[in-house]
Amino acid sequence: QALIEARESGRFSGSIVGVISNKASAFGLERAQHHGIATRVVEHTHFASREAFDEALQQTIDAFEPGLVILAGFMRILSNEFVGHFQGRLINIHPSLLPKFKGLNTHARAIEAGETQHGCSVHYVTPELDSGAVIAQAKTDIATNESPESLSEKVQALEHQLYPYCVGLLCS
Ligand code: NHR
Repeated sequence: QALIEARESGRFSGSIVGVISNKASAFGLERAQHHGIATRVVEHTHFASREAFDEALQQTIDAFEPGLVILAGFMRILSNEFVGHFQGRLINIHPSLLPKFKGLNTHARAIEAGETQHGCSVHYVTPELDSGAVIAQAKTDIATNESPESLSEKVQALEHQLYPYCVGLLCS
């Protein structure tokens, strides 16, 4: 929604040509349809292997001929073939100050580790998980009584600013 609104208010110059999910129930599809953006569903449960799913996903994306492929809450590890095909135009936003806290449950892990700051990173996607070059980061302080839930809310607010900003950089 933040990306759609950034596009509609002219904060980046590209157009959002399609929104694709591996879950038919994803609310992002409804958000897209509400703004006249084409949507597709490629359900991973319909494929016998990770590779077969990735192949179908790749073809669905290619049909839109995008200059940039933006992961947003996408939770399936992508194969080397998929990543190689989109290399240099495939990005993700990860909820930590990479290289700290790759993987899942980042907010709880940052608090547990006694960090005083936390945030999010936009990075190129490479075969190795959450390890591609970082494009930009945004950070916030961790309060003394911070919960994973409150920290998650603060970081999401940052994500909604950082991702449109990075897409703007890449579009220009
Ligand atoms: N794929 C590659 N090759 N490289 C990256 O950097 C990727 C990626 C796919 C997704 C997003 C990432 C995140 O922002 C992302 C980066 C899911 C998992 C995961 O363990 C890890 C990292 C990310 C997303 N997925 C499990 C799987 O087996 C499923 C977990 C679940 O469904 O809850 O695919 O954090």
